[in-house]
Order: sequence, then structure tokens, then C-alpha cells
Amino acid sequence: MEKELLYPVMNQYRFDQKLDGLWDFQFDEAAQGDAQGWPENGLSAAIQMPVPASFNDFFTDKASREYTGDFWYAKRVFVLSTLKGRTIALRFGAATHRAVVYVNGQEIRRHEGGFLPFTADITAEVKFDQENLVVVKLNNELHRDALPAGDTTVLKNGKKMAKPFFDFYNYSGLNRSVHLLALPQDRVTDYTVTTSLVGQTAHVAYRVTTSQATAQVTVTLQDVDGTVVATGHGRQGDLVVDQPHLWNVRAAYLYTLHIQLTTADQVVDEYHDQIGLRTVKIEGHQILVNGKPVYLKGFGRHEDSIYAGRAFDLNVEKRDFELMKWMGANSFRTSHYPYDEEVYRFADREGFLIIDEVPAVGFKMAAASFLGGLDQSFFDGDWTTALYQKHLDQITDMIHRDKNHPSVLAWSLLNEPDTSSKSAVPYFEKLFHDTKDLDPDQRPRTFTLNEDDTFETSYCKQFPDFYLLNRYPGWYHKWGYEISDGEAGLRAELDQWQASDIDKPVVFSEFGADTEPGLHKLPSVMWSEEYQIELLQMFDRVFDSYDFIRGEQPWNLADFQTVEGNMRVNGNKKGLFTRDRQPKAAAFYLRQRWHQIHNDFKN
Ligand code: BDP
Repeated sequence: MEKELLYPVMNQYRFDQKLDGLWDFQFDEAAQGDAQGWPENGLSAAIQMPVPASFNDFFTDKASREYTGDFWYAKRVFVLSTLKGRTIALRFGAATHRAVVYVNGQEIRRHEGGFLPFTADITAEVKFDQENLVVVKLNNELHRDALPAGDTTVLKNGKKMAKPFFDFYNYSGLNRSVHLLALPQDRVTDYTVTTSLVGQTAHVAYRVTTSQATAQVTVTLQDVDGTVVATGHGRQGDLVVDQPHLWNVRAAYLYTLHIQLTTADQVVDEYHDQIGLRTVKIEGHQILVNGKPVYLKGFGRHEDSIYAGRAFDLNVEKRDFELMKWMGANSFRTSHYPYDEEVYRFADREGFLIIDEVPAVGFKMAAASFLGGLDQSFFDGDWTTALYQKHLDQITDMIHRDKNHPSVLAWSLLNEPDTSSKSAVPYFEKLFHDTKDLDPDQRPRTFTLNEDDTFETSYCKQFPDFYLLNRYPGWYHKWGYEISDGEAGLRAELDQWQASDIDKPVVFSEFGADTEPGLHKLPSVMWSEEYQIELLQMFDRVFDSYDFIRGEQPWNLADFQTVEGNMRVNGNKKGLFTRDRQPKAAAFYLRQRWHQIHNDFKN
């Protein structure tokens, strides 16, 4: 059960109920909850907290907003006896960063990692036709041997404080929906589809895993009209579709895959999902979707909005997709962690490509430099052994969860790790080796290279299938009037990539300027709306000069919250849109450019 991450569906065999709403909530500064019997009795002095939400921004006092340590949620959940005989489970979409789940006083499951779902089988504990006490202990401390990486310090007044080695606020809580599931004991536990194209025919290789070995498996594929276009029998096989409607970039087409389990001619389980038929491949400098080259236009993003912090919010997501479509975008990166599953479902429907990133961020001591970090190589640290296992676990779960989405183009295994020290190499060798066969679709694997990790300095250039470059000339160096030198430096680096025998695409996955909306200056100064446009224009000139650059994803779609600091004015302001999703002047500039660039620009 623990490994089952299928997106929940409701039908006559499967029950799915969202437990969203107000939960009991309590901080546990002294870590006394267990000793005081909170798992058995509930929280001793609870307040109410919305789920899904990050707790932080609801509070009006700073100690609560910044709270770091253990904190608890509890809810009484009535379970109907009509669900008896099935496997009863709780499914948490995301719990930051580690969780212990208790039901009716019994510990059921522990989980680490704040950005991926997990299930807890509560069948043995659940009481039917009664309220069940669901209690979850969370902990949001940051550590060097955990993802995302950081430190937790204790202030002189005794308060713990999170010190992220990354530039987004450590929003914490039950950030995604919680589900109560009741599933047949004889059930589909996972499925995989991969498509290959031969002429005018698509071959969809499928594999279904089940909880028990005896059931018969039947798989059908239906088009949008509900017509069955292919049928398969058995746990694995090939669905052959002649003249398929392919899933294309910004022109999606989704088929519905139905999986049916029968034993002794009785249907015991059904599962359905929408899938797209497409191939992705890197060939030379090209990123190919269905064999056609694509140029990525899009954004680095964050799950971030006012009030609920990092909570998944369908309304914000809908708005973000409308903004991205308005811009003429066709892609985004889930910087710096896997997003809620609904995001991938939106992208599947809208034909967006996703670079799916694991929360391996902050693997660079100097990344904490603007926070006062140390100047040593991250991979020299003795914490990397413990970290490695968590890193691999989370990549495994991300690929497991997201492997069937046509929108997922590539896996980003790290953001801006320190690769300019040789000590990174063994870690990378092992990581790229151990993750090679996790994805049945063999999508390309990559990571973003920070400004310090250049063509000359990075020891890990051999690993990615294509390059993601995060570059900030015009902002973190050679800024303002010196931007022309920034451009020259960028060109000098790109000339080295061009002259090399590396035959792989380069995508600019970050570049940008913090911009205060409403600040206008002629001539421009940094932070003004005019300067943001000039900086984008500089990058665009450069992108258009090199054929191997196959995508541009400015940082960021929208302004977002970070730790407070002398480099940040209430968060990171590099958004093309404000935090409440209204355009800055640069959005109009870039929109015009992107509408003139076809998806297959440069080919
Ligand atoms: C990059 C990071 C990103 C930051 C960005 C910035 O990948 O998380 O927000 O810089 O400083 O280094 O704006």
C-alpha cells in the first residue's frame, strides 16, 4: 500500500473523500505532544487551521509565522460501515517536511519529504460507523541531510529558526488535500504507459500492477467520443492505435485508459485515467516531441500565493494557466519541487511541457551566501550519505507519481548544486546511474547549472541529457549601466559551449531582474519596470544568436515570498506578474515576442 500513489478516483469500486476544511492545529515547541497523549486524546489546546494551507501567513505574530519545529493537526473522521471489507487509507498530498500519522492513538506511518504524496493504510485501526481520530505530527525543520537543504538554528531566546539554503519561504503545513480512500483488496496498484510511433501507428506499451496475482486484467483505450480504439488483455501488452490523435505541444489530445480487474468473471476493480500519445527525445541540439523540434517558452514557477502560502489552490492555478496561455508560453519548470498533481493534469489538457524538478535545492553552501552562508563545497560535507538516500527516494517517488503524464518532458534532478568542486562527481555519477531506469519512458534527465558553474568550472557537464542554465548577468553581477559587459560575458561563455563538441540543447531556465511594480524611470534604473524589459531584451538578443539554445524560461512567472533579507523587498520580485497575478510592463513585451515565435522556432 505504501508504494501506491495512483491519483484517487471515485467509481463503484473505489471511494474517495477529501478531508479538506478546518482541522485542529497546535504548535509543539517543547515536543511534548506524544508524552501528553495527543495521538490518543487529540490536541490539548487546539486552534483551527484550514487544510490545504501553509499555516504561516494566517498569523499576526512573528513567532507563529516563523515557527520551526513540531506541529500537529487532528481531525475526527466518520467512516461509514458500507466501506467495510475494503482497504481503508489516508492519502496526504503533501506534508512539510516530515510527518507521523496516527489513527485512534496508533502510529500508522512515517514519511519524509514535503512535496510528494503518501498513503497510510489504516484498515487495521479504523472503526466503522464511528468517528476516528486522525492525528498528524509534522516537523518543518531544515537540515543539510534533507531536501530542501538548510539549517535550523536556535536563537538566544530559545526559538528555533529555519535557515534555508534556498530562496523561497519555508511554508509549512498540510499544503495539499488529504483523502480518505476505500479500495478493493484485489485492486490496480499502478499502471504505466509508454508510446512509440511507427509511421501512422501508435504503439502504447502498457503494464498494470495489481495487489493480488490472480485477477484478470483488461485494458481499453477510448477516444474523446468514448469509442474504444484498442483493447488489451493481461498485465502487460501493446495497445495499437492506427491514425492516432497525437498529444502535441499546445494542441493536446487525451485518450481515456480504462483498466478493469475481474476474478471469476466478476468485476472487482476499475481504474481510469487520461493519457496522451506522444514521444519525447533529445537529438543533437534538438528537443523533439513526436519527432518535431520544439522551442521552450515558459517560466520557472513557484506554488506560492497570498494567505495560504504554498498550498495548492485551484483558483491560483487556473489563473496561472490563463496567464501562461496569454503570454504564448508552452512550458514551465516545477521549480523547485514536484507540484500538486492537478498542475500536471492542467498541463496535460492544455498541451504544456513540464520540466519536473525534485526538491534537491540548496545543495550549495554559497547559495546561502546572501543569507550569510559558508564558502565550501556542499558535497564535501559528511551529510551527503544520508542525503543521497532521501534524494534518490524522492526522485523515485516523483517519477513513480508523474511518469504517465504526457506533459512531463524531462526530470530535473537538482537545482543549482555546487558542481564546480570535484567532490560533486561521485555523487552525480551514482545519482545518474541509479536513476537511469526509473522512468519507463526514458525521459531526459537534467539539472540546473548555477552562475558559478560555467562551461569552464563545472565538473558535472557530462551528466545531463540537455542543459538548464540559470544566469543572472545584469542583476547579480554586471548590473545597471554595466549590463553591456554582462551581455559580453554571457556571449563569451556561450561561445565556449558552441565551440565545444557537446552536442546537446541548452535551455535558459532562469534569468531575470527584481522589479518593483509601478516604479518607472527614464532612463531606467534597476528595480524599475523599464529595467526588467531591458534585461529581457538583452537576453533575447543573445538567445537569438545561438542555434543550440532551445528554450527560454525567465525567472519567475510571479513574485513570490522568500526569507526576509537585505536582498529582498517582501520576497523575490523577479515575476513577470505580481504576486496577485497582474502583469508588469515586461509581460507585455515578452508576450509580443513569444507570440511571434513558433513552438518549433529555430528549425
Ligand atoms: C537562483 C535560484 C532561485 C532564486 C533565484 C534568484 O535557483 O531559486 O530565486 O536565483 O535569486 O539562483 O532570484
